[in-house]
Amino acid sequence: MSKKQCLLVRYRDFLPVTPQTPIITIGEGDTPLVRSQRLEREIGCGELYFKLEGCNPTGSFKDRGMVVAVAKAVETKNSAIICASTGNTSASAAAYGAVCGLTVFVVVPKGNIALGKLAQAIVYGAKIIAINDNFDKALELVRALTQKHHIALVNSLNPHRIEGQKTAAFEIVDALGDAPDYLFIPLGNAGNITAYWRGFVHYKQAGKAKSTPRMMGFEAEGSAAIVRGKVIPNPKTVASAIRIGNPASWEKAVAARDESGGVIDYVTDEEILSAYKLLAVKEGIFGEPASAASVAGLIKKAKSGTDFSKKKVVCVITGTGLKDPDTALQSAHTLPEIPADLETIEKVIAQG
Ligand code: AN7
Repeated sequence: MSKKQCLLVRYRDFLPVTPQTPIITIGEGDTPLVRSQRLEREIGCGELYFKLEGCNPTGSFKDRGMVVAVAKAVETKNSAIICASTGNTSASAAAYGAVCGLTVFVVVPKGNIALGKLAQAIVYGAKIIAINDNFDKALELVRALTQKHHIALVNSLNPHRIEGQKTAAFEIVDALGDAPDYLFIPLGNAGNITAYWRGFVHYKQAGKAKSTPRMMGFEAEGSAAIVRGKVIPNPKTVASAIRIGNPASWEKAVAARDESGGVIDYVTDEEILSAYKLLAVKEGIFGEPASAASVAGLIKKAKSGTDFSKKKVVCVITGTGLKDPDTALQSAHTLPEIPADLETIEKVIAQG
């Protein structure tokens, strides 16, 4: 078994890593790119792959950017970091802040982050500030706070976050030998689509890829600010991670779309939940609802006539489904209690 170098070392030539940057890691990056077993044929793709970002140490893609942002915060002598979050950023900031001994403040919309993410922030020891408002307001507040106080902002407005997150595009090219034809990705605050696009472009410029993919970003219908071309004051969707009405990297996402010949569209909650279940039952992949927006987007485009039959397609599965047990359990039937004897269980099995 080969032992890979950590992300900051492996891609140091493409990252803002200097001799003064502390090399930290808790095992981020190098996530699996798995070939679809069943949906590839059912949707009608030439080749379909899933990039499993839920396999990062805190269960989402945020760790790639956070390792860079936190290393740079330590390098510039910050002793505290802060972020606004729909959940995953706070879990990641809490973990990387913990390993570096920093004080971590996370500002989250009260009652509106998935249970697993809150559990992570608690156990990693972050100071949790739950506000009676949404993510967009939380981000506005942390931006104002970091202008007044010497606390490092680790949202994706921090350019180091984007730099780190672009490494996922590098890994896809390294695995496939070139860029895919299409990259489907959920879109919330629009940092990740910006990061992937930058990664694909940088790799092509460095001669490591011949092409770049069309960037296909999907917002949730109830928070589709970019698609509708206006800020959504009260964003709504079952996919709490992307319940964002005023994406911080709006213009950069639009540039990624236009420069790549891609699309930014939305998917409904119904389409998200349907893709969420399909991924699990057809592929054995349990992503969180927001993650399923990429697959829902692919299904939507295939149904409306885009021909993927000779195309290489990658869907980014941005976070693990274990983060959001509530959504998972909502679709469960009540479990009947069965007496613990062989005969009864045999009867149940016989019913299939
Ligand atoms: C699983 O954690 O914004 O478009 O505060 O957790 O880069 O925002 C999370 C976003 C997709 C959207 N999938 O990415 C946060 C946060 C998952 C996510 C997105 C998020 P961006």
